[in-house]
Amino acid sequence: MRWTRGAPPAPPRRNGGPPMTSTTLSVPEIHCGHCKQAIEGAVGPLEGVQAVEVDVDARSVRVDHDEAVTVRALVDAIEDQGYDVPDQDALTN
Ligand SMILES: [Cu+2]
Repeated sequence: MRWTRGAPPAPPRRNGGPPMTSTTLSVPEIHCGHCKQAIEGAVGPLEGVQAVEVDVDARSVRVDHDEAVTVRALVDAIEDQGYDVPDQDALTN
């Protein structure tokens, strides 16, 4: 599901602005719809984030975002909600 709270997401930029990329983070503590809402609510509004989708069954968070958005910023937003992101050492940006 795409992030839909508030204004609809802007269409992907074809020219100008940083290119889009996507990052999938493993968050083992995700276990229910509350977790999904908390994380989507925290990551979705971040500057440069186009869409965020929490997969409760897979315990993962997929984020479509500008390349200007660092994975560190995504991890921080998730950790601020109280969820550990243990695999971040493997991340490359
Ligand atoms: Cu939960």
